[in-house]
Amino acid sequence: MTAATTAPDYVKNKKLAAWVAEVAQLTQPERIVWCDGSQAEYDRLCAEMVASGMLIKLNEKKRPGCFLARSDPDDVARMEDRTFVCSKNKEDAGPNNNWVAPDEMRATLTKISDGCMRGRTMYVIPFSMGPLGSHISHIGVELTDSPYVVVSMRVMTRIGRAVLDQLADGFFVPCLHSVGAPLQPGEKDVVWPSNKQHKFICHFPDEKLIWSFGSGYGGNALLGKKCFALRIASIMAREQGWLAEHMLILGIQPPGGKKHYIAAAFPSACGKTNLAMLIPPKELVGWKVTTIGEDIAWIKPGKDGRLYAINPEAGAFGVAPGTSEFTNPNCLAALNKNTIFTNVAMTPDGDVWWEGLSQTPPMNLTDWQGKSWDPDGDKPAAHPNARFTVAASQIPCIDPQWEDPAGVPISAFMFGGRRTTTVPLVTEAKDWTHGVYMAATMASETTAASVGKMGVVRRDPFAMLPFCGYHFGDYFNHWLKVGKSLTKEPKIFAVNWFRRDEHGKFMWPGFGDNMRVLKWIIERCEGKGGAAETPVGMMPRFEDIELKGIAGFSKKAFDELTRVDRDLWKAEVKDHERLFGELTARMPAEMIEQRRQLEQAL
Ligand code: SAT
Ligand code: MN
Repeated sequence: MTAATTAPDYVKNKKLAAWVAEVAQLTQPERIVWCDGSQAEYDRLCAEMVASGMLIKLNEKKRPGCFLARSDPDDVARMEDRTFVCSKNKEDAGPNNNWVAPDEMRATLTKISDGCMRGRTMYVIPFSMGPLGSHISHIGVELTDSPYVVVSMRVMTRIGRAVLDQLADGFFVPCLHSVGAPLQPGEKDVVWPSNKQHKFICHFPDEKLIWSFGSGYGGNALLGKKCFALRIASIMAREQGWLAEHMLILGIQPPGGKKHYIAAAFPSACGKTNLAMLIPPKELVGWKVTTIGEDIAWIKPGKDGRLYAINPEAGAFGVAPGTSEFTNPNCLAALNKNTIFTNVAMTPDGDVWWEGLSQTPPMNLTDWQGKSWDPDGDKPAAHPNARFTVAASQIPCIDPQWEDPAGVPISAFMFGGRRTTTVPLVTEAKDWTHGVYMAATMASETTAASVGKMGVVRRDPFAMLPFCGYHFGDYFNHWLKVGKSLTKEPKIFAVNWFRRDEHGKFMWPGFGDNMRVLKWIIERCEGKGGAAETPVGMMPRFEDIELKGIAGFSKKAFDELTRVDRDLWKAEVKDHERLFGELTARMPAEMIEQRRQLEQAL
């Protein structure tokens, strides 16, 4: 039996009604549910998943309203090598994207999607990225055959009837998702359906269409996040004159002073969630930090010549391992209730655990695959990419302005990577163009968790390597153009929390102490902080940064941490040249000129 495909009469968007009918025709779901976004609907879907085994209800006393999901061991992360940008011209996707011609990809997806929702429910999820009605927000509609995706989307975005009302007959980004696991009549479902043979995460820039097949995990399936809010949105932003960025947004208020907002881009595994929820050290009396967002920022020029940012998301989908009372107490507090955990370990009394949560693991853990865990074995209890899905409103340090439809004004951009050597603690760009150069050439060392190989320096311009939906050369150009359109452009800074000494020890304490760097950045924005000029940009001197309270941190340590080693930097610039070579066809002349100037300064 297949579903009736007529949309409910409250659906005013003809294109949406037609698209849902067309997809149902192809995928043959047993029924179609138009999600209203209510708590009752969320509770009903969670109860159904508990019954099917897809969710485990956690201890109601210890973790009220919390659930655990265990994914298929082959479906545990976003898959960059299965991600495609299918622009008409290959050149437009750039060397930074996998490309297949749109007609060819469409044919492939159509073929494998024939009947792919048989025996399942197709959910229609209207969602808003950003506060409903904000001029910076945009609407998408995800069709999915995964109830886990529906409940996750309700946490991560704003969904339901109110979004349809807002949409009316307007533009939406169509997002089609299937786990690609049709059920034969009478066939028993598995706990985490997915498709072992085919996995595709595809973007069609010309139609602004997202089509994902075969995976039910994270960014492969929650299509509002990386697929829409970064890849498709970066394309829309270029067409429309704004920015869609892989950035957290922080509010910082000096004692008795005016609040500033900073947007900061870091690649994976650089502690972005920790920075977004930072608690200042006690020596910085009166400084307050609040969170607008921890992963993505949509930023638009305002009429006053400044940039204004919103967090397009409404929740956090963060990595659990490493989150603790020490690294991020704000985040940990957010996870006390109403959280969906995926691939963490479970205690005998129905609580959660992951590596780093406590020094000694509790006894008798069940690992992320549901097996009894051996504390002496070599396997982790939680998967290294285990996640929590939690509403932003539960973050204790959430900024009162986080849902302001006007956005918040950005005073500074910060770009950082994980670099053992070469890159100093903090550098201020001389101007916008120099800042764009810094961001374009940023890099990070791979960690064991991400690539399997430690310490390989990977260029990751703007922390957008896996997320920029078009040619990086065009993207740099767009940033230059936006800068020129502003009268009060934010200052740009590069940071590195991860430099090590000759014994391999981190030279900077990081975490809350990063506030000391943020303080200097705010002072620079206010035209107050002191700095010295170096070949790579402006840098604080020892006396310009508040270092009181960092045990044993000497002037010598500071000098080493901020030293510009000319030989290492010459090698660095050679690697910039290599990156530019790959992008050469569309590289802005200003960037090449910046590189020449840097080489000369060294
Ligand atoms: O899985 S997500 O894409 O949502 C998060 C990540 O991999 O960065
Ligand atoms: Mn991210």
